[in-house]
Amino acid sequence: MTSSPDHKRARTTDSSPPYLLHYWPTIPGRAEPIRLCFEASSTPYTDVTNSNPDSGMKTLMSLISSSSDAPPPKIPHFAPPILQHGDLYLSQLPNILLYLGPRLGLVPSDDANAIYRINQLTLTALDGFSNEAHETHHPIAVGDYYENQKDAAIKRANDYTHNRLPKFLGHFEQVLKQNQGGEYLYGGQLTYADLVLFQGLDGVSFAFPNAVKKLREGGEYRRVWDLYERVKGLDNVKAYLESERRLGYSSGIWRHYDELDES
Ligand SMILES: N[C@@H](CCC(=O)N[C@@H](CS)C(=O)NCC(=O)O)C(=O)O
Repeated sequence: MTSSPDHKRARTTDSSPPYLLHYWPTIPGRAEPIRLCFEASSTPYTDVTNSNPDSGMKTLMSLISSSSDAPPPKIPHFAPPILQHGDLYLSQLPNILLYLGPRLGLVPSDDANAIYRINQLTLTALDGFSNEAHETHHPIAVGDYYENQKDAAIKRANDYTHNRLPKFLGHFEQVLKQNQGGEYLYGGQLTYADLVLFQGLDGVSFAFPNAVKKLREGGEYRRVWDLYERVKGLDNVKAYLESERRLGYSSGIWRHYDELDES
């Protein structure tokens, strides 16, 4: 899947090499913050496995294999997402965001420490709304089926929705409160940390609709949900969310199981 509007495609002909995103096809997963960065900044990119499933999957498998015929630079990657930009291949989502943020205008350019603070916010949002959300349905073994760890998953999800989720929401509420009216998490402008937080909140809203509804309606995290709606309403983000490029949730990080949600 290539980002479709023609004005976006036209920019792939400039001097910067194209951005190629390699990830498991059909799910948002850990590729989604990267897609959101491209979409929010109107940067052309190719979502390789979704554009060309057969050849895309072959490339992805070669990138994560340790075989000697792996493409340059011959360093195998542990897991996707993987960003390819010219000769550079990068894995680890926060590392990819560190690379893209300044290039896509998603980090303030007049503040030398901004990148570290935005990375801090990003890592916290990924801990709370992505990694820990994944551990609710896979609390024992990442490589085993959910059904084989369901009892532990129910306990873990109960702790997540009652303790961890409110704690992370409270943290971001405090970040926004200390911004004294700033509309975004850092520096008064949209950064990639806002996009990561948006995606995490959207994912947990899908996974735990009842728990999230209660937390939202409680009114304690108003600034966080205002930010969520603000990001969702940005022209480029809105257009992307309504496009066929936005993939539906299914069996990735953010899964819905009735028994893991509050009743
Ligand atoms: N810390 C890594 C985690 C990467 C990761 O867990 N990728 C998943 C897909 S979202 C995967 O394919 N994992 C395979 C495995 O862990 O064996 C990142 O943030 O990129």
